[in-house]
Amino acid sequence: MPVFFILLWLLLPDGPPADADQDSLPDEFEDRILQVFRPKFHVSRTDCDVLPSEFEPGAKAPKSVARNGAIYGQVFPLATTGRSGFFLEVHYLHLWKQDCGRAGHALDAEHVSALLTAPAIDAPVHDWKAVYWYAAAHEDTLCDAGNGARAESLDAERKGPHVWLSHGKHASYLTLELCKVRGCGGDLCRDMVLAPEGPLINLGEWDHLRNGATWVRGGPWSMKPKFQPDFTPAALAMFDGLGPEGSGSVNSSLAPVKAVMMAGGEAAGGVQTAGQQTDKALQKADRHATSALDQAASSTGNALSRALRSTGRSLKKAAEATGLK
Ligand SMILES: [Ca+2]
Ligand SMILES: [Ca+2]
Repeated sequence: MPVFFILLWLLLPDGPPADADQDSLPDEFEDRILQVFRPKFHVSRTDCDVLPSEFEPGAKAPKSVARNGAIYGQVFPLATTGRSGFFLEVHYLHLWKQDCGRAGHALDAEHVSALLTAPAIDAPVHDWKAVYWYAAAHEDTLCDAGNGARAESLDAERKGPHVWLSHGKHASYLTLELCKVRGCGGDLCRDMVLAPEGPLINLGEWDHLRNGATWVRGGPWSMKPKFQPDFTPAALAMFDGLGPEGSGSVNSSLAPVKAVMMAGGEAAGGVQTAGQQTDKALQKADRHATSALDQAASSTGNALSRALRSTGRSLKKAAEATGLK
């Protein structure tokens, strides 16, 4: 536990501040951080699922009790190397009862995250500021359109950014324009309105959940990866490559292999024009393609150009493997 919190503990008559999720950050501190940096979400007025859901606390499986715009949060310390200062990673999850897009399905977990920094890990809330924001879109599929930006380019260093959630699919975008051009053309941001602020609920950490969030472990969705860091060393290297002005407020998704995917516009366009594939098929294709791309991305020198060529070959094989061509 950081020195400040230990000293605070010694001074407090009631013992140490509560840390229910056992990540060294006091509950109250985490909850205030979540409030300060909460994004402003825009949703489609005609979205079939209306708003993100609140789920029944203590349940073994996710059961929506209200579609009220609830946002679930997570805050944890992030260890980094070669950087001065201290860091937190903050997640905001918008969880839906229904994905109503192509190949729709029950339960839909999407999220936005931020990297925060301060001079000390026990710095007060007002000393923390956001460095980068990331918005997930079709994560872990060939249509991965994860987008990131420097916080200052979004005017979101001391507060949350505006985020647009695509109609029916709920992919997250840091600009409205991105929603129109990314995600294999399947995303629409139409009739967008600012969502009402529902409850903001801290999930805690995977092994020590808070607020009765046991339901995240049940159901058909895969929630555990959502609790893992987005700002890995590889991802941070990509974010660092953003221009100082945060030009376009966008970069490709987090993993280097996915960056290659997005850079391979010709290959991705080929998949798009194949046209009738489902998200499930794309996920299968992604698994086929990842191995070759991993190898390409781990190389040095002109790895990118070689990886792009590899991408085309891999996508062709993947498409054949999934019957897309
Ligand atoms: Ca904690
Ligand atoms: Ca936490």
